[in-house]
Amino acid sequence: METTSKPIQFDVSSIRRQFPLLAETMNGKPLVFLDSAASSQKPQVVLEKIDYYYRHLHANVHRGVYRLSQEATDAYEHGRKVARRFLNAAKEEEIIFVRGTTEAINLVADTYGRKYLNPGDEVIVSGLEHHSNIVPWQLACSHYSAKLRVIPVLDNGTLDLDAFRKLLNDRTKMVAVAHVSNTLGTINPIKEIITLAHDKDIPVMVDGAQAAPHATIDVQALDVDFYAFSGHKVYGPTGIGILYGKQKWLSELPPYQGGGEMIAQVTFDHTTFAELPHKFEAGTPNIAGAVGLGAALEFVMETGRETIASHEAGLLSYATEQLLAIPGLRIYGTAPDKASVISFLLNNVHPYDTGTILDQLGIAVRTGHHCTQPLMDRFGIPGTVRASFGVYNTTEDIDQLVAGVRKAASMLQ
Ligand code: C6P
Repeated sequence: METTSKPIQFDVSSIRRQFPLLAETMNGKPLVFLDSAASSQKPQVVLEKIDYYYRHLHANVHRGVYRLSQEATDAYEHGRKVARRFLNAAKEEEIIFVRGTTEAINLVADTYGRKYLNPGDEVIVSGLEHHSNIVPWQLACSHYSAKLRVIPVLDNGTLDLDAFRKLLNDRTKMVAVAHVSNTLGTINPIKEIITLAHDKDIPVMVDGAQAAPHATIDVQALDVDFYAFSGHKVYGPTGIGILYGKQKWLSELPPYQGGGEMIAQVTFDHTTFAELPHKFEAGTPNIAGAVGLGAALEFVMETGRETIASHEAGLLSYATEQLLAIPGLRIYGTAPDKASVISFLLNNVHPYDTGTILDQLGIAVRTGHHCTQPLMDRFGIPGTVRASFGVYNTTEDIDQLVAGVRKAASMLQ
């Protein structure tokens, strides 16, 4: 008998109903939330899981023999299992809970620097990085007298890969790049970047903060050495994120912070460290955060990452077309491969002024340099207005944005 499988229909209104905050108003207007790249809203299932955890399961983890502590440990470790599946990591030992992308990059820059960076060495980042993937490497380089090298950004917001090839040399000790630019939306060809670096035995750290909410990530297929993302951008809570590291690296690197949880044996003369992943999780962790993150990643996987990506691609092309029809509007970031982020400016109008008018209309966008000041310098602008879309956004949201920008243009230009 022939079976036909019906394609899963994406019902954005039923998705929206799962996000209570989207029903709020802002400045007396229905909220149009277009700032998911800064932080996304949370579905009911995440809120409920965190609530249930605190009401019924809370105790400290990995410590008590009593049942409640074991249940809390199971709930926490379930988050790790889900994160492993989300990234298709080979082992749970390779999944470290951190506060977010920023802490993950600091962890690697600090510990990798201590172990491997020497005077004259080089670390390569790109010109479109978030400050979180610049400053930790700058700190490490300055501490060990190493040099930070930068992959240039082309006019359309893509990376100059020819220049990257030339930057790679015997002194290069690490390549650290974003998977997706938070300001331009550019999806970087990270598989190609990883292959080029690996050809010279150089490890690669990928900042996945803006990719995790939109893309299917397979750390084994990418063969990436380190991959980081934040829970709060992928419909999970704040204060929790994931650092993936290949076991070989995580075993070799020294611990990041000392304290409880991360030790095997302590004497005043000498301390031995816990096995992975606990070696990198000093102190009482964000247990509720891990529970909420697990629920968020399950929500994303159940909704379907390809489904989310194709819904958002539709929003991106609709918004691009509608915005470009506004006289005097320029879009920054026109890479052929883009995530659902649009940065723009109106002729001579400061982005804060546009953002303020949009705010009065109930439309939440981000304005400013988006923690990418070197990228703003590259384009010779103080900042942009950035609209970013998530699973719950609709073409009606974009219509509101476009009407708001038209109003701003007529008032300010
Ligand atoms: N970008 C934005 O509005 P944390 O703060 O640790 O969760 O994430 C830092 C970070 C790192 N890399 C990239 C590419 C990012 O986009 C961010 C956070 C937000 O664009 C807040 S500045």
